[in-house]
Amino acid sequence: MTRVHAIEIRFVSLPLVRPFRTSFGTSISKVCLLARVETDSAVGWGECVADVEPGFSEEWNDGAFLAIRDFLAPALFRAGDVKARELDMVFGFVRGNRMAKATLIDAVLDAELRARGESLASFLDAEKDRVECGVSLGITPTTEQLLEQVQEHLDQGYRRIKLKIEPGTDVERVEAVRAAHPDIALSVDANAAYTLEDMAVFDALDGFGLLMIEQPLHHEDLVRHAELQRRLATDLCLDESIRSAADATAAIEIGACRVVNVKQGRVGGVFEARRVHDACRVAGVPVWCGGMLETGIGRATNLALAAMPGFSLPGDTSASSRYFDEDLTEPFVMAPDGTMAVPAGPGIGVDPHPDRLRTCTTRTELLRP
Ligand code: NPG
Repeated sequence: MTRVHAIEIRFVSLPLVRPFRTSFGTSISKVCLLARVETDSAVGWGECVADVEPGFSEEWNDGAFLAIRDFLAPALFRAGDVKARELDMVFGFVRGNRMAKATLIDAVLDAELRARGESLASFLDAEKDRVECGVSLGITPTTEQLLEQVQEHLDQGYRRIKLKIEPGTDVERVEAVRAAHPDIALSVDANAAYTLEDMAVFDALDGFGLLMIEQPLHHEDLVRHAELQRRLATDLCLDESIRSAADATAAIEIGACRVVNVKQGRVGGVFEARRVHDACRVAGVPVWCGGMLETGIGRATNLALAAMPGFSLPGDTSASSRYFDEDLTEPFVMAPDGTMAVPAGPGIGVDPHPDRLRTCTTRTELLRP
């Protein structure tokens, strides 16, 4: 049992090595909240995957902070002695707000595991001690720049390249990359930027032997994803549309996708992420671990998840250097063979460097019962 007696929320800001552009916006820095929970026996860390603006989902940093301060933290304090696995119920009176919930659930679980000396990977029954890494490349100003970035990351050993696309910057980009690299594992991610009116784009993409087309249509439209999946040979993968194991089951049942991107923050923490994994595994649907430009704290969590048996495709679990000159934790380094070690220490297995954390913190809020 764990009693949480203090929660420190830190807003942190870390410059990205290069701007990251998607169909819903451009990031030049990683700005997020971290939760540090203190229990009687340990300290635990959780990273919130929300962003400055509610572009990827309904959640954003300031909103997540208020959800934590005004509803989730008071409920956690009121609950007294609890286990991390009970927090889904403790927080059940709050609809949605999954990224905010995940921040606390993951932090409490981290503290619980540290107190008993167990790694998150072992807790999740992970089977691998290294995972295969892919990389997600943002939309670049020119095709030449994209080709350079693709080459750079292939040279580093990445085992799958994902290209962000949006209407107008799609077929010709993918065609150029495919022409330069006929045999690589290549996928595209539209972040819900298309409609079925764009069938000509999808028909063209269908000819490039892509590993998958990720989240092509509106995140609330499983039915049209199913229609699109019926019309394409290429597997569709859903990201934004999958907020829970129930969503994953529904999407699979109606044929809306054949692959699922698991992001623990998007679904409300590692317990629900495990349920998504399990639901997909039973259905024979491969999953992979998505990324949200996490610092070392969130990256450590992702690596443990990605080591579970159903994660059979390379994830967006890239090296720290792909995002940051200096991470908050020891950097995660990818071996030249395109794999990365899963942290084996207690809990998530990493801690922020105190000096680095201080330098990156823009605001600190202490929450107590
Ligand atoms: O490697 O962490 C990473 C980034 C992977 O493309 C990536 N993430 O839509 O999946 C996405 C996208 C993203 C980034 C979404 C930041 C939201 C915020």
